[in-house]
Amino acid sequence: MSPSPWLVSLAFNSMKCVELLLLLLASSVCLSPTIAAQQTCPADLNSKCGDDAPSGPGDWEGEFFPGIPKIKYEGPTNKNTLAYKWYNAEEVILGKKMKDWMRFSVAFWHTFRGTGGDVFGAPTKFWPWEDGTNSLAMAKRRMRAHFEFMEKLGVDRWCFHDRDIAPDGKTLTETNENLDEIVEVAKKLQDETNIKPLWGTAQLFMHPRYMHGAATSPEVKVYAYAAAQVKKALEVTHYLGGENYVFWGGREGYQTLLNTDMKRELDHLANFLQAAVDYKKKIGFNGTLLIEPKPQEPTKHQYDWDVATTFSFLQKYGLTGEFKINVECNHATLSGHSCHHELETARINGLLGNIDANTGDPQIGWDTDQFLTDISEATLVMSSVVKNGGLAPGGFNFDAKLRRESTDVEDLFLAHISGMDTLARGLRNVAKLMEDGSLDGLVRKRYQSFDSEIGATIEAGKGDLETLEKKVLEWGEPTVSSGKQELAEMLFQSAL
Ligand code: XUL
Ligand code: CO
Repeated sequence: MSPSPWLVSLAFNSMKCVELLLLLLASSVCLSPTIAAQQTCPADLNSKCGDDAPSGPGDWEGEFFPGIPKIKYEGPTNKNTLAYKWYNAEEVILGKKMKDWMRFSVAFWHTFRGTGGDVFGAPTKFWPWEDGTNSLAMAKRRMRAHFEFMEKLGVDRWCFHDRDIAPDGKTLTETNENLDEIVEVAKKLQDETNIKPLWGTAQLFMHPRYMHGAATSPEVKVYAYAAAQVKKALEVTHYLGGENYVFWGGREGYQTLLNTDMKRELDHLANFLQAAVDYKKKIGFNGTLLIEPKPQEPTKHQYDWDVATTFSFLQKYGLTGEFKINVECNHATLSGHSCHHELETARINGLLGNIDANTGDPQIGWDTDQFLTDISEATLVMSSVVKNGGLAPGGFNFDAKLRRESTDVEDLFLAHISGMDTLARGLRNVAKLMEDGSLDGLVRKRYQSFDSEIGATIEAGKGDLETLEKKVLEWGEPTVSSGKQELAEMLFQSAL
């Protein structure tokens, strides 16, 4: 019996709805003999994989990444591509170690379940450790590869969806048992390496049952199924020592308002989130609950459109104290904002909890989930993080994937090194800007007229219209100063 496509796929790539469908197709292709034949096992390790038999105990005793050294800081002038040039974990910048500012995390789904499949094409990545199955044995081996990867990279956090790490079963009970089995493997590896989840989450968008939404599905049994899934994912995240838990509502939205009762769906979503808050407290999970906004994709309209929309939703339903926001840069640009805008909106409202560090492509209109390598962008991102006093207990999750055409194992390392170095460089630039002080001075100067008696009255909320009218009559026409935008840009640039 051939497994259903959704049982075998599970490789979530943050794609468009249509891409996800193709991914499902591509994943079944992955099981076909032709593609399976392309799987490789490293000859030097003499390990069993591929057709033989998926791993048993003792399988893959050797290294998954032979030839890749532990990645170290070697400074900006070093030409070694498998080294950090800007990220020096222990170095203190602006009063904190770099590793404490950054709190980097590897996204399991992109790095270990990304296949390279896209709307028009089959998977391109055939990692040596993959045997073409979606078995439990494969899930265990993959988890071991993941931990070796993080150790070599020197990253001590990871993020996962429940369904990325363990295969679905035929029933919820069987699925939960599968998950438990893999979680035990992860726990053991965590204990050996001191690596922990930055956050966990439930995958509530891949399975066909969620086609109309999960918490916002019109089917009460689907709502209940999603609730059961979140219950388990919260337990597992708590058990693994996760510091946060994320809600990304990929299908919580609509394709057309003609068949949608938007008020009812939003009420359901709020009740769902409240139930998660209650359960979190019941099991003693102290991690932060995070909502990750995105305007659309896969739905035409996603309810958590952007930070401001999410904030007003939380306020309306009395949930503000219970949630923070996970800002994803590529989602920010999809909603027509800059990442910096979304970060600042979250920060000034006390909601900045985590960052999904990635970027889109200016010429492509969708969620390409690329590693962030733009130094100017990284400097803006880090300026919000520094103003926020850091992100802990949140951090930076690399919700980013290799390009379809990047197919070497080494590329997985290069991509993360580059993403980490870019943000580290951003932090160093913020330190330069702060030390110089000119840009902050320019901003302060723009508002200095409010540092007056009448300004203080207005800022205290006591500037009534009659008083202000009297002032205008006394002052006459105001003189307005230059905005100094080009100077601001010049000062910013000089730090890059
Ligand atoms: C989708 C996305 C997700 C969330 C977790 O665009 O970003 O990977 O981060 O579900
Ligand atoms: Co994300």
